[in-house]
This record gives sequence, C-alpha cells and structure tokens, in this order.
Amino acid sequence: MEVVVFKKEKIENLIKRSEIDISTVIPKVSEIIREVKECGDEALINLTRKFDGVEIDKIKVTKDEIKRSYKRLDDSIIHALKKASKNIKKFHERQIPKEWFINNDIYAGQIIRPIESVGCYIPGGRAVYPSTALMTIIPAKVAGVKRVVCCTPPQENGFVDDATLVAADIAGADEIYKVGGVQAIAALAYGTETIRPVNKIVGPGNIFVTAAKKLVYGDVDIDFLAGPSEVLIIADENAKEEYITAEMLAQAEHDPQASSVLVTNSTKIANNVRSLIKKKIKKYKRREIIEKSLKENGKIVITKNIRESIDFANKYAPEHLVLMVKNPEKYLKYINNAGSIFLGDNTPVSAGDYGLGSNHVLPTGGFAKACGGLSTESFIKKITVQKLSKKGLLSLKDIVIPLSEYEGLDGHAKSFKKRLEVLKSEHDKC
Ligand code: HSO
Ligand code: ZN
Repeated sequence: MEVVVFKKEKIENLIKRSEIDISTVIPKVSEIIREVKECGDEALINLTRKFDGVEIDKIKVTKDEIKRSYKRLDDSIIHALKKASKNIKKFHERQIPKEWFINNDIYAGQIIRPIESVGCYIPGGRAVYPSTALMTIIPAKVAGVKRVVCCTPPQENGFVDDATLVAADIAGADEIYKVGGVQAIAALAYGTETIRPVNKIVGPGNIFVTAAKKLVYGDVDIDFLAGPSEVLIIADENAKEEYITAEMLAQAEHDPQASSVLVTNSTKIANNVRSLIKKKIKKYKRREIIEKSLKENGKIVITKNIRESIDFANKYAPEHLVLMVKNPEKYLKYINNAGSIFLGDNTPVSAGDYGLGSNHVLPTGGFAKACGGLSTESFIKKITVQKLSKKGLLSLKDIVIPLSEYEGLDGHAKSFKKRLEVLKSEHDKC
C-alpha cells in the first residue's frame, strides 16, 4: 500500500480510484436490452440460463416461496432484519420533504407526491445483500410509492436468497421477481408480459447493471451510477490505530476495486496502521480480495494538519468519510463532499451498512461532489403550485412583458397582456 506525503501538485493522482470503463461493456449491454425489449419473458428466462446458469420457469416469486424462506432462515437473521428496518424507517421518515406555500398576492408553493412505481435492484448470485433490500425498499415505501418492485437474481437452486427475500418482504415490496443483471434493468424499464415497467430504478450492481442503468436513463429515471465501495478516514494523533485498521480492511473486503484511504497528520499513526494491516489481514476470510484492493487502491496520505486532511477529503469526495479525530463534530462545517459521514471512535461504517438507520446506497467515484445518497426524497416529486391575485398579476408586468418580448415570444407577452386588458376594463367599468 502506497504511503505518500500530501502535495498539492499531486492531488489529481491521489484522488484517482480504480478505473472502471463502462464504455467497454455498452455494446453488449445494449444487445441484451434489445433482446428483452423484443422477446420479453422468454428473453428473461433465456438470459438467466445463460448468465446465472439457472433454469427458472416462473419469474415472479410466489407467497409460498417467501414463506419457505422465513422457515429456513435463522431467527437471529429475521430479528436483525426487523430491528434494522425499524431504524431505517424512523430515519427515512424524517427525510419527508414539507409542502409549503407563500401566502401572498403571489401565492406559490409546492406539494409533494410519491413516484407511482419504482424498481429496486438488489445484487445477488454469489454475494447476497439483504441489507440493500431494506435500504432501497423502505425509503420508497416511506415516500408513499404504491408499487415497489424488487428484482434480484436467483441462486443456483432456482430460489432467491432467503434473507434477501425476507428482507424484501419485511421492507414492504409489492412484487418480487427472480431476475438479475442487465435483463432485470431492461425489464423494469421497458416491461415484459410479467413485469410491468416502472418510473424509476434504484440500487447498486456490477459494471453491467450500472451500464444498463445508464442506457435506460431518460426512458426512466435512475438514482445514480454506483461503483466500487470507498472509505476515507481522517485520523489525528489521538485516533485508535486498531479501529482505523479494521475500517480499512472492512471496506477493502467488498471488492478488489474498493478503495480504503487513510489521511492523517500523524506519521506515527500512518506507520503503525501500515504494519497493523499486514498483521491483521492474515485472519480475514476474504484476505485475497483485501490484499488486491489495498495493493491497487489502498493509500495512506500524510498531511500537515487536520484542515489539510479535510481539504483532501473534499477533493476526494468519498462515499464514506470517517472522522477519527478529537471533537469530530467541530469539523463538520468544513466538509462539503462526502456520501455519508461517520463521527468518532464508536461509529464503524458497518453500523451504517446494516441498520443504524441512514442509507448505504451512496455516491462513489467522486460523485459525492454532485449528489447525496439514496433517501426518501429520491422517491418524491416536488410539484410547484401558483395562483396570482389581481395585484399579484399586476406586480409581474415589468418582468413578463419585457422578458418575453426580448426572447421573441410575443405569444407569451400577449397571454399576459390579455389578463391586464380584462383587469383594466373591469376597473374602468366601476
Ligand atoms: N458498503 C456497501 C454497503 C454494504 N456493506 C452492504 C455491507 N453490505 C456500500 O455502501
Ligand atoms: Zn459495506
């Protein structure tokens, strides 16, 4: 793992992550989307055989299959899913935006309405993510989405992973389909005989799923294009080396492309964490993945002080930002770019991943400069409403007429002036 001293001139190099070039898979992904558009369910069944190696006859998950999964699942997992879903619900209820009106001659405001139908994509197959089912479906339901559709690939035995199915059920999914990959995104966007299309698709996936989301965007809305996981830890001289190490190893185990970055103003912490990682890594089940991830994308950056560490973090715009410094709250005001911020020693990212309440579907690859993570608002439309009193109409005369004429849109000016004429004649009458 690289240890570098921070230099402004090197910033562009230092904020680079592993490069995943979606464009290389676009032709193949477009071909699969076309196949689903043309052949519907038949394509879903054929593509599931081809890519997942699984034979399915029915795409829709039945009530009996859900019951079967509850029975097979350990009580502790059901308990964990239920408890997590309560926290996630509570958190996301606070995110419901307000309706408001400015009650004047210019009466204007916004009403909020949920998107009618949403597709939640939950990765599956070899790695399963029941927690992602909670993180995508619950906010949609809290927002009031009537039809929440969940798509996730079947496992080798032809069933969906038990915990994913139970999580989707606890979260309140209205329909669950055992289809994954590009074919699932295409089905959600364009519909098949069994799956009706939705208005928006959310949730993470591999490079093919991400490319598919990019291609269907415009025909439907999407959340954002999520790439490999990242953590950036800012540590001062008081930070606990064991915690920093554990945090870096935890993020690296996601993916060889995942990035774990430590930024610290303490050379002692930098050196100790580097040797601790070497020691601790031996005990991890996913050691190979971690080693690759840290070798290719792990980094320790040494800075002059905490403010310089924060400047670096703002440029990097990490998915997860961990502040292991004294009085971390004090620094919140300086942070502009991060998907989610974890403060202090007792807040591991894994707590956020599984159910302290906040969402774990977050922007990666520097996208946190432009958007936040998945939230209740991701499923809500703000519709503006306006009503002018006579006085309000008059007050806009010197805005609308000159500007519409400047733009060469005399129809706009006429429509406005018509109201003024009527007002004037009413006024003249009395
Ligand atoms: N760290 C992942 C979420 C996750 N972790 C799911 C464990 N399971 C992306 O934020
Ligand atoms: Zn994670």
